Amino acid sequence: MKIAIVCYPTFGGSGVVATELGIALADHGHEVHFITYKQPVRLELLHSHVHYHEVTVPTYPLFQYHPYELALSSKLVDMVKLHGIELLHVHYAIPHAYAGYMAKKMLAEENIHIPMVTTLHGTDITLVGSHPDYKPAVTFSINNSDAVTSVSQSLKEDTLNIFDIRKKIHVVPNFIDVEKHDNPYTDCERELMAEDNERIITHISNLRPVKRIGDVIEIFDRIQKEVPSKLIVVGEGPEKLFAEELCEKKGILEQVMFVGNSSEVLKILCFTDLFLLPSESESFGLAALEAMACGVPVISSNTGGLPEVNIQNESGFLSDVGDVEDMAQNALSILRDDAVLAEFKTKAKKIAQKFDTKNIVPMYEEVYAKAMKEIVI
Ligand code: GMT
Repeated sequence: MKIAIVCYPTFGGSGVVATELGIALADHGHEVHFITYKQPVRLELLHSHVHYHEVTVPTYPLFQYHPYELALSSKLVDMVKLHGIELLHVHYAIPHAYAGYMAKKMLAEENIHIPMVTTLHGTDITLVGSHPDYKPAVTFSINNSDAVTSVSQSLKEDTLNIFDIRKKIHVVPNFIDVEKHDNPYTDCERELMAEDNERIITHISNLRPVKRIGDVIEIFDRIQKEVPSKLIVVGEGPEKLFAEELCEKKGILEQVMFVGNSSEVLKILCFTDLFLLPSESESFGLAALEAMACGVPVISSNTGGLPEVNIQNESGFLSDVGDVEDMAQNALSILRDDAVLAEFKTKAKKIAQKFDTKNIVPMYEEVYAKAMKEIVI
C-alpha cells in the first residue's frame, strides 16, 4: 500500500512513533511518504520504500500567522496525485487531521477518494485539543476521519469524555523495537558519567510544565541523600532554567547533568539504573517504554496511560501526581539493593516486549484495511 504519514518532525513522542511506524511499514513492503515541514529527527532516508516531502509555507507581510494547514493540505493533494498514495495517516489531530480532511475533500472533487486515519497522541485531546478555541475543529476532524486510533485506553476514554465523538476509536498502543533496545553497547562507558559506587538516574522529556521537572529534582534530591547517585536530564524546554536553578538552590548541581537533546538516548539508557517520569498527564509515556525496553525500571506518576505501560511493583512503581516523597521511597526501595535492582530490570524488559513493533504494527495495518473498506466518500 502507498501511505502518506503526516507528523511533527521534532523531538517528541508522536513524531518518534510516526517515524518508527513509517520505517516498520516500509520494512513490511509498503511505500511510505513522510509529509511534514522538516525531516523527522529519527528518519534515516536510506530505504528504498521511504520518501520525504517537505511542506514549505510561503510568507507574506499580511500574514501574522503563516497558513501551515493550507500549505500542508495542498502538498498532500499534490503528493497523492503524483505518487498514487492510497491512504493518509495523520499523527496528532491538531492541525493534521484538519488539513488531511481538506486534502481529502479537494481530491474528491477530482474523483480521487482516499481514506484518512487519525492517531490521537495525547495533548491534541487533553491540554491543547480541549481548549474552546480548538474544540469544534478537533471534534469535526475526528468525526470525519475514516478511522481513529488512540495510543492508550485512557486516551480513548478522555477523548470520549471531552468530545462528542461518533466514531469508533481503536486503541493501538505505542511500540518499540525491542531488538534495537537490547543493549547494543557492549561497553556503556558508564565511568564517563558516574563513580563506581553511584547509581545513575535519568529523566528524558521536552521539559515542559506537564513533565513536572521540579518533581524530578525533588525526587532525586531525596534519593541522593541516601544512595550516592547522579541524575542525567535529557531534553530541552521551557522549564530547563527553573530546573537548573532548583538544583543550585539545593546544592546538587554538581550531581545533575543537563545534556540537552541527545541522539545517544540508547547509550544513556544503557547505563541508567532508574528512570523518572512524574508527569502531570501522560497519554502513554513512550519515554518510559523506551527505558523499560533497555531494562531500566520506572518511577512514574499514575496518570493517564502510564498504568498501562509501567506495571506496579513489576517494571517499577506508580504514585499520585506530585507525591515526590512516595516516589523517592519507591525509588530507594529499588536502588538500595543490587539484587532487587536486577530483578526490576529483568521485569521491566519483559513487560516492554509486549509492546514490540512486531506485535503492534500489524494492528495499524488492520486499521488501514478497515479504513480502505469503510471510506466515507
Ligand atoms: O506531549 C505532547 O505534547 C505531545 C506528544 C509528543 O509529541 O510528544 O506526546 C504525547 O504523545 C506521545 C506519543 O504517543 C505519548 O507517549 C505521550 O504520553 C503524550 N504526551 C502527553 O500526553 C503529555
